[in-house]
Amino acid sequence: MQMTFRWYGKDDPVTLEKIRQIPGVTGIVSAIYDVPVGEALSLEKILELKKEIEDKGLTLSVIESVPVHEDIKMGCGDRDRYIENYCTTLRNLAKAGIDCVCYNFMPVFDWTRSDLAYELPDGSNALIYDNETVLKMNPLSGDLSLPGWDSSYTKDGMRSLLEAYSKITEEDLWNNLKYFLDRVIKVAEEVKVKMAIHPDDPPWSIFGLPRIITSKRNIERFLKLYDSKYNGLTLCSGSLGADPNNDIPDMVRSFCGRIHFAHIRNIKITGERCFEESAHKTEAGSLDIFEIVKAYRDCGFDGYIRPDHGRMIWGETGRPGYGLYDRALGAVYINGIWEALEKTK
Ligand code: CS2
Ligand code: MN
Repeated sequence: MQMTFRWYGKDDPVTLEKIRQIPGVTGIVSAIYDVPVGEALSLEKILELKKEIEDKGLTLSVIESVPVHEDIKMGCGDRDRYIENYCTTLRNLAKAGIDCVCYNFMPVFDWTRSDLAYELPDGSNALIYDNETVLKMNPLSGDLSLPGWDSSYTKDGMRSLLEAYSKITEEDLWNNLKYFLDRVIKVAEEVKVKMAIHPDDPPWSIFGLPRIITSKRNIERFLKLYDSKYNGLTLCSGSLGADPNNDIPDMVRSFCGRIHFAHIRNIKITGERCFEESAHKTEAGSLDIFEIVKAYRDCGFDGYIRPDHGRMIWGETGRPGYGLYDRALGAVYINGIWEALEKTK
């Protein structure tokens, strides 16, 4: 496996110089942020990003994300053109030697939380999800925005998008996903780029929008939509783990050959559809991180791993979930478990 770390590009206060000092981290997960969703990434831009990272002695391992345009998810408008652009992106990534792409198929909103800086008893700040609060949130109010969301919509744009989605059922979303995979995975196979879908976070419907990458059964259905190694997964323990019915070590063992990218983080379930993002260590949350890492190791996992969100600790400020310190501790903790498993096998 290769231990990687997410980097948000030139403006990220967590610089490549800092990342390369984390013991055992050699790969970077990044994206190209100045190309509008739906347009193809040019080879030139990809090579520029790659060079910047390699100049610091690291490798560009995964692109997270190449976002999927809403027309593709809704199955309307210009979807064929956007799918064609997606294929062009995959071809260009392959030319640059990148072999893994993370994406998601969540309508409109990526990860969602009710508070970005909730103070935990030890004084650190974490992202939390409180069901009551989210049920009261109105995405049309215009004053609501989370770092994982696309902020390019105007209030009216958002209103018409949500209206259009109100006619889309879960089954429609499955059909639109299959339409996308049938066209994109063929190209992924050809150029040998592994596509790795990220599960929905949280793994249930929010704001009345359909969500489908939520459970073992649904992931089995997803993998069968296009049965190819190139139609794979980003298995995010913290996203799926928010539903206590999801047994993450079991999912790792069941889907291992199709998992190309592992997001490993812990969460503490505090009630029905309520959770706090905790430190990575097993005892800090509801997920057994040791068992999760052991499942990967037992399966001979040779893909990419990254610690996922971290808390804000030691007075750090910045992008919620993506500070340096707690994620670095997470990477080193996972590396420690991996080394111990390797040496005691
Ligand atoms: C990430 C997601 O920050 C996060 O929770 O795991 O935003 C992820 O990058 C996307 O869902 C992948 O497309
Ligand atoms: Mn994740």
